[in-house]
Amino acid sequence: MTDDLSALQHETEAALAAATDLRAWDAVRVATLGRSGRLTALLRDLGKAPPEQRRERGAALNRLRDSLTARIEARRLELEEEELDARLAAERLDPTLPPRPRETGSIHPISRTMEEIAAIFGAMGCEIAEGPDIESDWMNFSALNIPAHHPARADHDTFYLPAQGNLPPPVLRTQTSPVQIRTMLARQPPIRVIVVGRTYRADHDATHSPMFHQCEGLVLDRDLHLGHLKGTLIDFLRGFFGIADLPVRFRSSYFPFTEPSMEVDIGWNRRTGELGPSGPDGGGDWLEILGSGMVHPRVLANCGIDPRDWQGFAWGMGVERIAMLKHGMTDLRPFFESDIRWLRHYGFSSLAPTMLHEGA
Ligand code: 2NL
Repeated sequence: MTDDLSALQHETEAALAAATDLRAWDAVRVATLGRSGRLTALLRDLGKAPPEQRRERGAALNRLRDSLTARIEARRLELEEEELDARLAAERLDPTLPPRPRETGSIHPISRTMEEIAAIFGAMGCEIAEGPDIESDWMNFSALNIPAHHPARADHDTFYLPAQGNLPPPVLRTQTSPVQIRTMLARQPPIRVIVVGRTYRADHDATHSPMFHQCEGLVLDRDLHLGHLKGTLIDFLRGFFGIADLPVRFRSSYFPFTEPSMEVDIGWNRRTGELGPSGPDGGGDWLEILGSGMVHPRVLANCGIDPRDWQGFAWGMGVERIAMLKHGMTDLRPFFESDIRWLRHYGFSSLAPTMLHEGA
């Protein structure tokens, strides 16, 4: 090999060894085999060599090109392997580290309670009905046999909206009953519906929020009586609270939309706050939990249902109230404050859906 070829070989090998990353390696490759590379130039100048040397020099140049090409390629593989090793070392996982706690959401106790109510009455054959939050005065009051100047309208501390024309002002519904009214207006019995939803009253303290939730139910058929009402509500309360022998008491009361009307109490221990029958530690006290009654014939007639053909029962209860009782909560306000610590404590896992096999 001539001196210039052997110089090129040694210098290229030295430059390849000195190239410690693929960028430097590529510079060596271009400087040797590239269009203006040193070896390319020598091959191009082959024609200028004296004819008697051309054959031998050509063969030497070809051998040098083959060997340099192979060395350059080998160095590339080496450098790629080094870079991969370095990356793997930098990205190494330590499987012995403890898992980082994962931020997961939870089901709000109000949503959970509404799901439980729907599951129990759903299993009894009720449909779920929905309606608007803004209602006409007639839907919210008049249809329910609450006359124009009845104190119930003031009792409710209603939120009124601006009146339109000569119509009475619309209201934010003060109970979910207008949804049952809409159901009755839309079709004839038999009807079995429950409504769970937002309701509004201008009231704000530890046990009242201007927006709260109610559940009401309506069951209409040909021969329904108080026995059906009592059986339905006793089963619901025992299932919801998960207490098979929960005492339930029906106490006569008054609502304009039912006749007769009954308030429903459950057994508890006033001292410990525990629900259930009386035991060695006391109990035997009563706690009011919901209102109910046989639907007033005037309400049926207001909705185009003939009270001589159809009758039935209805009930209403506060969702926050029964949720608080079930979970031992003392203050209503945290339901609406979105305090993440309270939600973590009282929230429900979305992976534990409402089941009925042991009550809700
Ligand atoms: C309570 C009492 C009650 C009803 C709601 C109702 C609805 C229609 C017809 C007849 Cl459309 N009744 N609802 C009946 C009795 C009681 O609620 O204390 N709620 C929190």
